[in-house]
Amino acid sequence: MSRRSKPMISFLMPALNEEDALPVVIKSIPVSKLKTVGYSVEIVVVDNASTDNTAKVAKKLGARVVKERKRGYGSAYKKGFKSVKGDIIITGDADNTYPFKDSLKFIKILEKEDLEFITTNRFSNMGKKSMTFRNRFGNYVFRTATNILFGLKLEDSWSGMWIFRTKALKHLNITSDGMPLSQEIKIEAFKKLGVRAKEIPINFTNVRIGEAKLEPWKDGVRTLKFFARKKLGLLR
Ligand SMILES: Nc1nc2c(ncn2[C@@H]2O[C@H](COP(=O)(O)OP(=O)(O)OP(=O)(O)O)[C@@H](O)[C@H]2O)c(=O)[nH]1
Ligand SMILES: [Mg+2]
Repeated sequence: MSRRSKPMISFLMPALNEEDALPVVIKSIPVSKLKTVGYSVEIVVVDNASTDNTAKVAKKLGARVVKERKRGYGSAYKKGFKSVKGDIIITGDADNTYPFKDSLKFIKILEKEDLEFITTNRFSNMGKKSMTFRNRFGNYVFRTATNILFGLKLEDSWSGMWIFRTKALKHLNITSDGMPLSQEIKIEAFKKLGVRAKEIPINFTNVRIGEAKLEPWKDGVRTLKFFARKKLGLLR
């Protein structure tokens, strides 16, 4: 493949009051390394409710900032999916927990194994302080529920880092406006893309910069409601 014909990579992050983390996160994206081997790169930050300087900081660091009026993690991603220009999307939280620095390795797996969608398993190498005990327990419960209800074999159903081809989105029915979108995209990908979807291990050893936006009880209940509606086929 000639250098010029390599795909464009869109890094996509939802950000709610992440002005402190964004400088570290954006600098961890290996833009030069990817460009050197022929990829073009864009960084897209979706901001829909920040009261701090998230948008200003992101723009200053070279990201394109997309605004969404409807609140929520899912709304931010849905807007982001429509806004990216790249052929491959790499997602992750804007809180410096996900290893964007390993992106070239992930892209190579996608390309070599001819995959459409990769989700990542944070539990394969997790730092002691990278996830609270409560969240580890919650993840275990929701992972088990996702696997039983939707016939999957995931190790990590709530991971926010996915590497996938933009064109795969047209096969996926993504409806959630909130945190359950993270489960939904995996349920859809494994159901619709079959063997071209895969879960791979990542290093999840950093500690979050800034405050958590996940509201464990509220988001847990929302996800249970989401499971019921998805299972009953009410989300179209
Ligand atoms: N644009 C936007 N981003 C959001 C919203 N809610 C959360 N986010 C972002 O989505 C990502 C995930 O939120 P986190 O608080 O890190 O959730 P989490 O990783 O499940 O929880 P922790 O492990 O406790 O950090 C972060 O980048 C947030 O800034 C929202 O309503 N709008
Ligand atoms: Mg996070």
